[in-house]
Amino acid sequence: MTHFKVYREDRWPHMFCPGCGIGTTMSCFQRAFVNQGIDLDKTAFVSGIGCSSRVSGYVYADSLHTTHGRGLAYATGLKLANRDLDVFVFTGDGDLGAIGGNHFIQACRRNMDLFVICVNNNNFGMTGGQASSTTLHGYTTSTTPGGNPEYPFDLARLAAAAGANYVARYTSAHPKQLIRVMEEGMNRKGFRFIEAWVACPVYFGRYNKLKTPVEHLEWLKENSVHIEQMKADGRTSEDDIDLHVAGKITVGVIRDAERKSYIESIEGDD
Ligand SMILES: Cc1ncc(C[n+]2csc(CCOP(=O)(O)OP(=O)(O)O)c2C)c(N)n1
Ligand SMILES: [Mg+2]
Repeated sequence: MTHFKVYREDRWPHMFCPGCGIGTTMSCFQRAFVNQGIDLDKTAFVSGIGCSSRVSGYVYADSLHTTHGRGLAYATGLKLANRDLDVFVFTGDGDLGAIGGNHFIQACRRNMDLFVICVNNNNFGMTGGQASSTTLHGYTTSTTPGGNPEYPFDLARLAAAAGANYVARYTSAHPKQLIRVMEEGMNRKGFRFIEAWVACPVYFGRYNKLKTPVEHLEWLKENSVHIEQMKADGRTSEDDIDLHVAGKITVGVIRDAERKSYIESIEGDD
């Protein structure tokens, strides 16, 4: 295993709250990245705005901390300008699924050669816990004190339906599995999408009786169901994987396809 630092400890202390699952996601990413021996000098990191989008500022690599929701647009330009770069995007459910929603589906449709990690804490953490487009129906946030009347996007299913080559979802209560799918995604081409549901005890948790990190992690674990387990139980329809149909966080590899990536398409076969 190659040993090198992925994160800039000179930037510590970081700005995450106690018990925040962004740290777990960063740690999983570091392991996957180091295990795969990827060269930081041939890598760039991009993100929008949000707690999760701060990760790009903590890496020992060239990085762009861009405008809210626009990380994928910047990342697309960067990749097209320098195809030798591995471009990684750290984003949040608000950044990617709300203000950046259109960039998200278009980048998946193009099967753009990007590796995207969405830290889904079910709310706008940075701005004080407002409801996002992934906040679960009926759950409480600072802007839905009577319970969220809306239904959430299933971001992983959305990515798969829009055409992303590799899509997987786990939670910060599944670190080993997160590392595995991150490594698998690093070995695929096109749009790779890892959705990590994470504990956010300070904002999402506080409003939903999940005030401690342990309570929040237990909630994530108890409310997850593995796709392979569902298949073994005879729930084999594509729709069964949907968060709404399952009534659970469906975890596992949701799509693993070999559609030509954008770069492969423009470079042709010669
Ligand atoms: C154009 C614009 N609109 C609104 C904001 C305020 N804002 C900053 S972060 C954020 C939400 C971030 O949520 P998410 O992407 O889920 O990240 P988290 O903090 O939860 O990790 C918002 C609305 C902004 N910075 N720019
Ligand atoms: Mg969020």
